[in-house]
Amino acid sequence: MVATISSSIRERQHLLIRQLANCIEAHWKQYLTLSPYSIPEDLGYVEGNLEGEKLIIENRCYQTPEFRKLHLELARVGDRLDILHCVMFPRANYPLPIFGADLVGSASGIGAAIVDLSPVAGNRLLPAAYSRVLTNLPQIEFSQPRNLPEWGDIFSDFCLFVRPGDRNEETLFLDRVGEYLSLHCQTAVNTSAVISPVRQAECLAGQRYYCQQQQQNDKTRKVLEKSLGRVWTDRYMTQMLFDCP
Ligand code: BLA
Repeated sequence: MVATISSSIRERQHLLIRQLANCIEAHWKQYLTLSPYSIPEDLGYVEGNLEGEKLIIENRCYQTPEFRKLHLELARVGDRLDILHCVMFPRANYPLPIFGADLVGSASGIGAAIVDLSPVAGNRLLPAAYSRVLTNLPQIEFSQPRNLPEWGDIFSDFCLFVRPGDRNEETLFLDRVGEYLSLHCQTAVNTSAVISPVRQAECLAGQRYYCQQQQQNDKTRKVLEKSLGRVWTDRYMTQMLFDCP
């Protein structure tokens, strides 16, 4: 039994970030069997203010039979930036894609909202059960779609990356993430652990590539480096955000 999570930054964060954090945890609790995941000792709650602006990070992690790590992170930089980061890493013996989401908000609103189910298979395609459902979701037109950076070749054709233009678009984004999560959690619990050592190695290689590409996100790195310094940021990005066995 996992207690309801209360978070000290959460109550102060942008409404969409709070709603998405609640939505993610609600899906995890509804569909998955959560167990504790031990976070490296000094990485659960992090505070840094090297260059004057205070960065606070709160991490929540779980594991399940299907997922080696479910990670939800909320962060706040001064009064300036609110961040939600979430990744669901499957175990190597479950041929599942990687769910990932990132929200970055400031006083002027959410500037970046991204969600994807990213393939890890050698052919870089999602399992058919995913493509079928995702293809049939109604198309949503967002007023300000955004372009993926160069390292973003890890994302699927169903990756949604937008700047929500108003409250209505924020809600559309939130609901779409809920649809991705329902599909993903339900598929995961109905997937049997396989598999041949060869396929496991392929899944692991896909996860490793995903992490390697995400570690190239200079925008994330810059925010962290300013408050935590270079050495710390390196460790945080490789061991907490995008670690791979
Ligand atoms: C973008 N991520 C960003 C941006 C910032 C952060 C400041 C730029 C926002 C903008 O361009 O408007 C910062 N994100 C953070 C920080 C953390 C974080 C500090 O998670 C954690 C402490 N990033 C992810 C995941 C995905 C992701 C899981 O962590 C996708 C599934 C994507 N973030 C992502 C992408 C961009 C981004 C694609 C845009 C990068 C670009 O345009 O260059």
